[in-house]
Amino acid sequence: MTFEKDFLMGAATAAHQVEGNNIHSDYWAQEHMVHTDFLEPSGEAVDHYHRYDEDIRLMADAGLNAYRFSIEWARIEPQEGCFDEAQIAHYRDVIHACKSKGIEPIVTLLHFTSPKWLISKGGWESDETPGYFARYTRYVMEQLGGELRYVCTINEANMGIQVAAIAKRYMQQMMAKMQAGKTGDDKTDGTVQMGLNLEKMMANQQAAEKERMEVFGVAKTECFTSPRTAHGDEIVLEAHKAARAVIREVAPHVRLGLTLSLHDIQAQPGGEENAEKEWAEEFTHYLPAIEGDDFLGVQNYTRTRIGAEGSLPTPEGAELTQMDYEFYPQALENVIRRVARDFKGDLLVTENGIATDDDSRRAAFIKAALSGVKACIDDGIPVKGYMYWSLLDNFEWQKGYSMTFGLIAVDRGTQQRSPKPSLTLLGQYI
Ligand code: GCO
Repeated sequence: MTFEKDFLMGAATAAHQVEGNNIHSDYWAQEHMVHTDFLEPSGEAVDHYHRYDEDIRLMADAGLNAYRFSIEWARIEPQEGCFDEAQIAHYRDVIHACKSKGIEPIVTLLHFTSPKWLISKGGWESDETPGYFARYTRYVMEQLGGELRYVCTINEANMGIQVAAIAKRYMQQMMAKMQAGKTGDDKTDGTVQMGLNLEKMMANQQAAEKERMEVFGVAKTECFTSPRTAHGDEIVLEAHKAARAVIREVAPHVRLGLTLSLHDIQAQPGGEENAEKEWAEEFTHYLPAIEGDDFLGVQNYTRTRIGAEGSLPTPEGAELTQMDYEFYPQALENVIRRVARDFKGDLLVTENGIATDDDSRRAAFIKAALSGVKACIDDGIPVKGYMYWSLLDNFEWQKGYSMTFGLIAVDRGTQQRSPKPSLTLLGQYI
């Protein structure tokens, strides 16, 4: 199985997860709070900020022809209205390192992290944010737009809504557990497998709010991946549309889109209505905002089974990844086919991958996922590229460095790179 020469076959990263020392970002501040949700701080990450040329060389040597990476807003605009030319020069060097090695750069303008000052001004629930994002986009595209052909405005625009849904489910389970404790009824749904110390949780909540006030000047930090309200979801889409208008004006040759986190949602008997609702919330309601785009970035990792009561646990005995996702590479083809029914532009798989310490399972995952992509293309669906997540083992947000997604392993003590056999495998498809 091989893909056409112009098919974009590559890997993806995000600035905060690989570069190191993203000190002006909201995530960096949160990682260093007493009341942090992070297992460990990102620190030096895998020093991609300084080692990008070597990492891009490893991709090119393996035969890959595309690299999706993000430009870090907190580096470009560390203080509101102050733009750092040295950082633009850095990302220009990264773009040149790609193009000099025959690698197409695919740039993401926002990949979860924001400048700390934006959060102090209300972050992703503030009506001012689309204007700030458009101004940042204008600065970057005026400087670098001439060197780029593909731009993702916002990574996983639907993540905040997904986090809000999970948070709501969790709170409902905790309240049920608490209620059961009060009434002595032990028939709770049992899905909150934990002893709850609500008094301590409430005390922590107040202390955490106090610390957020000290660090950010606000008690509630509306980061991009905080639980998003319906109004906040509109703000994210306004930011995308404002950035799109700027890119159309400043760099009209660029092909642009946003990316969405999409699950292969499978209704089990009795779950049909819930499954439709979940798909509408995760995908369909974004369609009007992306109608004017050139492509949609599809990001998929596994399937979700939905029953009459909502999401179901992974099937008994299923193979699981480090993230506790079901090993289910065929999800990607299912999602592509479902998206293509309603979105008529090009599709780019901007993330698909597996967290595992067994690279032979990564190879099996990639083979199965790509055979699904090829079947879609053979049926006329315009899939233009596949970016494996991730090029490097990296900082998996609140889980820290415990998850290994990379095609390349990194010894963070020495920052030495060790390409895995799966990197060579991916390059063989082009
Ligand atoms: C996401 C982000 C990546 C993650 C990846 C693995 O989709 O959440 O784009 O930053 O690291 O998905 O969870």
